[in-house]
Amino acid sequence: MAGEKPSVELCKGINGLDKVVLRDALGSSAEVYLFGGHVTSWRTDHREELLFVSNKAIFKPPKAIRGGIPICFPQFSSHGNLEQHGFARNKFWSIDTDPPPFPSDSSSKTFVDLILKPTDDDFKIWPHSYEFRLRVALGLGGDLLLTSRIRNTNADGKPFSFTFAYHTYFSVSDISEVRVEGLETLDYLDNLKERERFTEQGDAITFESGVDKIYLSTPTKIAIIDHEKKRTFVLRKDGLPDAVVWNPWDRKAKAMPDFGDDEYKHMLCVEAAAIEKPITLKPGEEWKGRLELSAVPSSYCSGQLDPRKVLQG
Ligand code: TA6
Repeated sequence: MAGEKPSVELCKGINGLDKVVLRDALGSSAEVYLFGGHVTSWRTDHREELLFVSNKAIFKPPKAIRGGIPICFPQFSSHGNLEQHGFARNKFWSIDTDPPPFPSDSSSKTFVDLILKPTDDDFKIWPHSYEFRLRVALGLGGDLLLTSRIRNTNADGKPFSFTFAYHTYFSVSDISEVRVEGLETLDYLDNLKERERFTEQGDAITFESGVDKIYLSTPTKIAIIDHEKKRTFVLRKDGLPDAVVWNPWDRKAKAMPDFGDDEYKHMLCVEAAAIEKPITLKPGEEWKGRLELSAVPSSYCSGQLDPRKVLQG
């Protein structure tokens, strides 16, 4: 409710899993589960949910939650010999009570800091010591900000490399009414064609069938326009050169036990990522990957918002 005091509350979510609820003074909110460091809700100041979470999502560790913003680390998809999308989304994170100072440009007052560190068992899977700090914040106007800081803390002098994605599931009215702007004419790897490399055509991307593409070296801003809802999501990213666009469509939807047969019509994943060139950190080095999501209440056809202006602005 607008005019309430901003708050950060640790409470119990589905199946008693710990979650943190952020609320800002204008009524916007976000929820993040300690399991997976997983954002599962982002609402406007009118309480409208902006992220998609499947009605069949399973909140039972170690199974990753279907929807929201899973974090893919230290491996995106099957680009390596670890499990699909790495293990960060299947682990329990902790509240970071003593985070290192945050860059001064962070204006948000409503945030939570989480941390993930490897256990002895984890070394058997990925023999590296790291500290993964994640800040989830509500920014001005109810924007959602995720900042990851990953530090190599190996004592044996060894560097490590990883790939990464914020695997964001956006809630959309009707997938066939959605356009994505900002990826035109870019090269991409098509996961539906053995990752063969193609070049995207010149127009905005629309959806008539399943898509699973990794766009390479994209602009830092991408617009997702939902005509029916007269709303545009603006995705801004930093330290994440690539972007994945995914919709399973009908057949794959039926094959996923934690996803409803028709739910593909109401979601689209647009994922800020670092895939083509893995990130390598020497001991003591730190990488930062930032995602900023805004929901602008107007649509392309209303002429009020021309995504090209947004993307150039
Ligand atoms: O990001 C797209 C993708 O890699 C697709 O290939 C599809 O597998 C999707 O992620 C979901 O992966 P998940 O492991 O969550 O079922």
